Amino acid sequence: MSDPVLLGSGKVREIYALDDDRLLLVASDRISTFDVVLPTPIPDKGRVLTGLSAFWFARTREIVPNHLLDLGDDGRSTVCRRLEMLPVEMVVRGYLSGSGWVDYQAGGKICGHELPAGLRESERLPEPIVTPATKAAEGHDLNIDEDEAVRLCGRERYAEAREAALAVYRFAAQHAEQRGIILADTKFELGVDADGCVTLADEAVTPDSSRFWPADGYAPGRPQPSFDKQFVRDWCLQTGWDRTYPGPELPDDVVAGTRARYVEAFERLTEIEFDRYLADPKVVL
Ligand code: PZK
Repeated sequence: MSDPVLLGSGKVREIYALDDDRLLLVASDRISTFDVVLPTPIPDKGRVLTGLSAFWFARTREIVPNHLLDLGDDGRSTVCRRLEMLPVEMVVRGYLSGSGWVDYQAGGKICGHELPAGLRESERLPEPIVTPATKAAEGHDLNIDEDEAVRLCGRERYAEAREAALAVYRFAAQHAEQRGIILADTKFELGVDADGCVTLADEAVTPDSSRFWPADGYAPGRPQPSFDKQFVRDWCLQTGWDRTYPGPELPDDVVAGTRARYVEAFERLTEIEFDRYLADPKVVL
């Protein structure tokens, strides 16, 4: 067996080819805020994200097939089935936030979805909507309408991917809400396996691919604090940082407070002690 070959590198994780059929995804402890990766890692952040992803993959595999094959003993790596990836990301939004709120304010629509008039920032939508996006040049996401997504994926493929994304969002949002966390929105990446089956890939319903809001204190009409990142964002801004590279180094108490928030999200959502995950990651499966 030859060494894994680095295929790609995101802001906070790496992807390697193991062989023709399998990939290795490795999540680092790096954290980004305002699109800038900070110089100070958050210990175990990669394990929290990997564990949460594996938890959702294990619990939704009967709803939608997914790429997860194995979870490493290090708690931060997963072996995945290699797929033909769809050229669009599927964002599911249950609440009005981020670029959705910006687009709604500009014209009452998000990615072609007509929404009721008079909605407030962070308000729950009448129904979750799928807002596809493509990766633009500088890694930034470009919202597109569903007609454009159909052109890029094919009608049947897009319809299948859309239903898969909605089904996993509904499952996870209901699960999270019962545990005091609002899943405002989440981004899915899907691919097609060798048998032509639409399959969930990448990470699933993690703090890096989603907006998690504490249900406690939720009130529409303003932005909501992020369950995981608000503490580190607030600290960075109060230093006078202008949101450009490089970001500030984090002091120990901010590192510890941020780690505690990631671990709390993991424990509330999985109902598994994080120390048990560290001792034996497969407990989430
Ligand atoms: C794949 N990415 C994005 C993820 C990165 C980049 N199962 C799969 N099959 C084929 N390709 C991919 C996947 C998955 N997942 C995903 N790029 C390719 C990505 C993680 C780190 F640097």
